[in-house]
Amino acid sequence: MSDDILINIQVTLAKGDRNGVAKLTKEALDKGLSVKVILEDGLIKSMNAIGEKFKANEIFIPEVLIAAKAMHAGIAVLEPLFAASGIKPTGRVVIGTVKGDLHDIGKNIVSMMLKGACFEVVDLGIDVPPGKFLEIVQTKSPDIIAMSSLLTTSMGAMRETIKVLKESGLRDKVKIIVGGAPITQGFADSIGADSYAKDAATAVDKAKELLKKIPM
Ligand code: B12
Repeated sequence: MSDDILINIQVTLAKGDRNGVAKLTKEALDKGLSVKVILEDGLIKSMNAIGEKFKANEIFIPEVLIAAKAMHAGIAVLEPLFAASGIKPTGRVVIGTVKGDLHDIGKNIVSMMLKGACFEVVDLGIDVPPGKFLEIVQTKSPDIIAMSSLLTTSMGAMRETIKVLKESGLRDKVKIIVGGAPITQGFADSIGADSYAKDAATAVDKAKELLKKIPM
């Protein structure tokens, strides 16, 4: 039964039916499925399949975009459940997709999971230039900067951002975590980031570990 609704979510997302995905996501919640299961076995699973088809040239950018919007409609239903909690924020994270990169689905999931773990999240959106990250470190004093990149051509913007922070003398004021499909632990080490996570769930664990390393 629960498998039926998850498959329905996958199929509806692949068709790009935003209203349908939102409705089915609500239905799945009403049926008692957990946010994690709906997210991972419904929405993300379908989006990954879309990615594979895109890679194989079976579908093209417009279809991917339409599916991505349907994915956002599902995430919008789940988000308040992650965020709903009166508990004091664990720490403040500033997150953004780096300059030159417009991909935001993974970044939004990381953001949502962090909110769910009681982090206060400031989301700078997509195509965020190094100067914007710098400005926000100066004005918001976050504990952690989280940078996302999905393109090999935008990975360099992560290095550039860390360089700009170093040059401004602010690098040691903030912990930095990076992620996104082309990012590896080796790359994270090579640019001087403090942490890397391969997925949103691991990102939360790593962010918590980083907080422990911040002197009180
Ligand atoms: C959706 C998509 C798009 C959509 C984006 C819509 C949107 N609002 O995001 C659109 C159609 C706009 C698009 C455009 C392009 N895309 Co595109 N796109 C994808 C696709 C199919 C899926 C990405 C996705 O959302 N995955 C699902 C999410 C959940 O996974 P994720 O992003 O990896 O995130 C997870 C982890 O990586 C991690 N994570 C992510 N961010 C962060 C951050 C931190 C701090 C941490 C800790 C973890 C973390 O946690 C997330 C959740 O678990 C991928 C293929 C793929 N399989 O990845 C190609 C892909 C990324 N795109 C690609 C390309 C080439 C492009 C274009 C250049 C195409 C073109 N010719 O115009 C443009 C670039 C536009 C730009 N300047 O950014 C290539 C990149 C190749 C490369 N290595 O550089 C890919 C890999 C496809 C391919 N195989 O060719 N794309």
